[in-house]
Amino acid sequence: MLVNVTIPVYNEEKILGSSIATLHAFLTKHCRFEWEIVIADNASTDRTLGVAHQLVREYPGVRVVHLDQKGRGRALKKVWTESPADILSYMDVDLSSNLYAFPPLIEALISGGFDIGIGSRLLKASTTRRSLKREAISRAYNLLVKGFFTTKFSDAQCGFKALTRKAAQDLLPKVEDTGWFFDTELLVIGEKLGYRIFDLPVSWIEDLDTRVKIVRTAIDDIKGLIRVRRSFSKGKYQKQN
Ligand SMILES: Nc1nc2c(ncn2[C@@H]2O[C@H](COP(=O)(O)OP(=O)(O)O)[C@@H](O)[C@H]2O)c(=O)[nH]1
Ligand SMILES: [Mg+2]
Repeated sequence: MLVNVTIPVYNEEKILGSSIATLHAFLTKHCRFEWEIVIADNASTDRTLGVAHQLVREYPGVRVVHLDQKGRGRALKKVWTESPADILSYMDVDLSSNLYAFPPLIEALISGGFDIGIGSRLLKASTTRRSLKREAISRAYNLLVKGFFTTKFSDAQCGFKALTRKAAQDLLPKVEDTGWFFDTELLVIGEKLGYRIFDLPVSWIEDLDTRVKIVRTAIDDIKGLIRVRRSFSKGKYQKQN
C-alpha cells in the first residue's frame, strides 16, 4: 500500500522548507503505510523550484514535479495520474488543516469502504479559525453547490483531500477544470456517480498568505457550476467499472 501526498505550490519559497520538514516527520511517525511526498510546482517565479530540489536531496521519499502552466487542478491531475500510489491525496503547503486528520482520512479509504475523503471546515465538529469574509464566502459557495446539485458533501474547497486509485482513474479524465474549481468538479461528479465520500471535520487555522483572487475565483466557480450542470443534463458522465 503506497500513499501519495501531493503538495501543490505556487511561489511558496518561504514556507515550503518548514512544511516539508513538519510533514515528513509526521508521516514517518504516524503513517503506517509506505508513502511519497510530491511537491507539485506550477510556474513559480520565485525560488520555489530550487528549494524543492534541495528538499529532495535532504529528505528520502520526496520528489518534485514541475509544470509550466499555472493551476492547482492541473498540477493535481498530472501528479495523481502519473503516481503509482494506491491512495492519492493532497494538502495545501500552509498545513492549515491539522495533520492529525490525515491518518483517519486515509484509513476511511483503505479499510472503511470510502472512495474519496475530504477535510471539512463546515461540520459541527470542525474547529475553524478564519476571517469572517472567507467564512461567509465559503458557506455561501457550499450552499450554492448544494443548490445546484443536491449533493451532500459539506466543504468543496478545503485543501485536504484523498481518493482511491480506482476512483481517480475513473474521475480524473472527466474533470476539466485546471484551477480552483477542480475540487468541486471532482466531488460533484464523484458523488453523483455513486462514489462514497467521507466527510471528516478538521481543525483549520487560516494562513493569511493567500494565492486566491476572490472575485476572479468566484466568477470561475459559477461558470464551472453551470458547465457541469449542463454536462449532467446532456448525460455526459458515465461510471466506469
Ligand atoms: N501547483 C500549484 N499550486 C498552487 C497554485 N496556486 C495556488 N497553489 C497552492 O494551493 C495551495 C492553497 O493556496 P492558498 O493561497 O493557501 O489558498 P487559500 O488557503 O484558499 O487562501 C497552496 O499550497 C498554494 O501554493 C498553482 O497555480 N499551482
Ligand atoms: Mg492557505
